Amino acid sequence: MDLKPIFENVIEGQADQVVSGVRSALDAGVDAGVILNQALIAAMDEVGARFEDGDFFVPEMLISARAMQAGLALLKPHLAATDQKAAGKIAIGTIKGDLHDIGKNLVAMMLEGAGFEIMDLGVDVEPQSFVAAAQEGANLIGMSALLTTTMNNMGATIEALKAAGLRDKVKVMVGGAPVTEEFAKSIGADAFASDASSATRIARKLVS
Ligand code: B1M
Repeated sequence: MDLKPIFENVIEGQADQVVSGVRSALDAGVDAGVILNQALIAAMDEVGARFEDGDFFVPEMLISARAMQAGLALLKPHLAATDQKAAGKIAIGTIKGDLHDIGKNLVAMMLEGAGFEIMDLGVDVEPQSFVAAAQEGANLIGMSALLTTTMNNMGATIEALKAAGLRDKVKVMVGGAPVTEEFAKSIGADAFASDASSATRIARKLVS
């Protein structure tokens, strides 16, 4: 089945068309992961490229993001089919100063499917809120960052965990478009994951 119309409708911000396109693709037996990667995520990459070129502005990005999320909601039960017991408790959020949440939501969705209990702290999360979540029993802290300008707040969160005497009690996983393995190491995170499915595999390893 041709996924191009879904791709185009995300770019054009046509949420209703995205929903009907995703529904038809699922009905036609297209794998949810294929729809996610080849239509929804690919479209957001194109939106980012158009923004960089000055063809798209924040309102267009926002409308595309809403359309993508409408499609994602439909994919959720197919991506997150769980057959496992709680693997751990993860407090996940987008770091302070950053409002991007699609990738974070996707990672949370996949982790939920893998049996993790999710504490979703939302976006623009202060280091102290991650600390509070660790105090409330999270054994894994997951931080997402999409902006180079604020990604250092991941390091600030790790410092706050240290200051609260909690660093040895939790594992820290980081991810997001500008984050690299090297950056993760430099701030003292336990792991870096480049996408939602590797995040699930890595999170399982961290808490095993
Ligand atoms: Co923004 N934005 N944005 N934006 N936006 C980017 C990130 C940008 C790269 C666009 C560009 O220039 N090409 C650019 C950042 C440049 C930089 O920092 N170097 C940018 C900018 C500049 C901005 C503003 C500053 C624009 C402005 O106001 N002038 C502003 C900042 C606001 C703020 O946060 N304070 C802004 C605003 C927005 C919107 C609100 C309009 C909207 C977000 C809506 C929302 O999230 N609800 C938006 C969008 C949609 C984007 C792009 C187009 C798409 C992001 C996305 O959802 N991708 C983005 C361009 C791009 O990334 N191609 C862009 C799809 C998502 C599934 O991928 O989030 O990478 P991603 O997640 C992946 C992996 O990274 C990984 O797994 C996910 C699934 O595979 N992952 C993890 C993510 N988190 C993880 C955590 C883990 C593990 C893996 O462990 C815990």
